[in-house]
Amino acid sequence: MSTIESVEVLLTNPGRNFVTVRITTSDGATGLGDATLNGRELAVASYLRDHVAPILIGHDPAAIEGTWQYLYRGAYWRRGPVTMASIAAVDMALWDIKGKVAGLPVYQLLGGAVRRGLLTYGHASGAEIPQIFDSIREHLDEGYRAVRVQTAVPGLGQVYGVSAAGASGSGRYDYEPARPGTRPTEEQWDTRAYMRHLPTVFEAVRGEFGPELPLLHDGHHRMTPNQAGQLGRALEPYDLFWLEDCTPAENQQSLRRVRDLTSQPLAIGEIFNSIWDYQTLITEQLIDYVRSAVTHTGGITHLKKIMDFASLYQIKSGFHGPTDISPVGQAAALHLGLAIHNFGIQEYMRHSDPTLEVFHTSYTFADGLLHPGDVPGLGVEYDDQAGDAHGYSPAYLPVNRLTDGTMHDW
Ligand code: KDG
Ligand code: MG
Repeated sequence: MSTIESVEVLLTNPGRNFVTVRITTSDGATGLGDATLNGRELAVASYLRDHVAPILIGHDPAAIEGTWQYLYRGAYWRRGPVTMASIAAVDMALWDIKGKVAGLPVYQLLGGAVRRGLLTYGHASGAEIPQIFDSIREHLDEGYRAVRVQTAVPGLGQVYGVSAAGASGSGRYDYEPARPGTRPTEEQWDTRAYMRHLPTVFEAVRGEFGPELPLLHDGHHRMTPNQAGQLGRALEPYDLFWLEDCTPAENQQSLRRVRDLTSQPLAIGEIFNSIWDYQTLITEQLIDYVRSAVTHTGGITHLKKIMDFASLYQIKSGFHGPTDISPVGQAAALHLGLAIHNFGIQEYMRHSDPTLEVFHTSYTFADGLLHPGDVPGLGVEYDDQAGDAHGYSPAYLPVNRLTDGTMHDW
């Protein structure tokens, strides 16, 4: 029987940090998994190196569900982003190995393709309306058929979702919130100013681009349920595809209030890490889209369970796909998204060229649709030489304060 012979943890920073697991079997098969937890990378690396790698040696690489349960139940301390990102990386690597051994892309092992490709949205933003229009046009020119729109807020400086380039109106919009340095940078926030401004932006965007283009927006956990309901109602005339993370959703019940106030489609879950975080949201149909990443939700095995549960309630996927999900995590999301019936949309920001020199991908983006490709396994290879050329370097997500200095949700 083939056994797990080594579990390596690879850290690289080709412009941003990534944590990757590589599992090698006694037969010489290798599999990759993404364990990147933005701003807390070393905690996951240690969890994997010090507590997971030693206890996996000698295990059967084919036993994916059994290994998942071994790491989840065996830890005693369940859930949490560090644990679940670590389990996710091992899970992805084992699916990668299973695909390579079988000579099949992972989506085939999950039941096969349900569609030709995955509808994808990109990130448009700008400080002023003309820059937002330019950014949207740029995405449409690249082939995107759906666009997320983020805007600066008059009177506030750098806010979530608006790149420095986008804000000044120069250069390709490419938002990367994690900033190099040993402390988080600070941003400023005023929810009332944001709520006044945002509907004016969507009115302008709908006026310019017409009724058909799917438009998305991320509230990034900043509103109360009442505020979220009010904003949702104000945006209803502009027919959003979704309003994302309208409240800090640790309190799942608070979404009942939002639902009472607005029919706006809601997407939540990029900071969740298990099916339990969704229990009330799913059974009470308080959301429309599951935002989790494979990377932060225990891997393909666990996110597939969440999606099967969600399918009973007509809730679809909208997997998290910013650049802090590595190409390995992104590939895993594409294989899963292609194989589940209740796929909704996939977030996609192209990784930088230096990142793609470390991670050689085989997924494709054409006519607004992503496809994971047909290479056996996940279809991503890790280039050690390119990876070793960039060591880990501290970087943090920003923190967010109200104008009087009070800490707020970022
Ligand atoms: O690491 C945090 C980012 O991935 C997150 O802020 C991006 O909200 C995000 C999104 O919707 O892509
Ligand atoms: Mg988000």
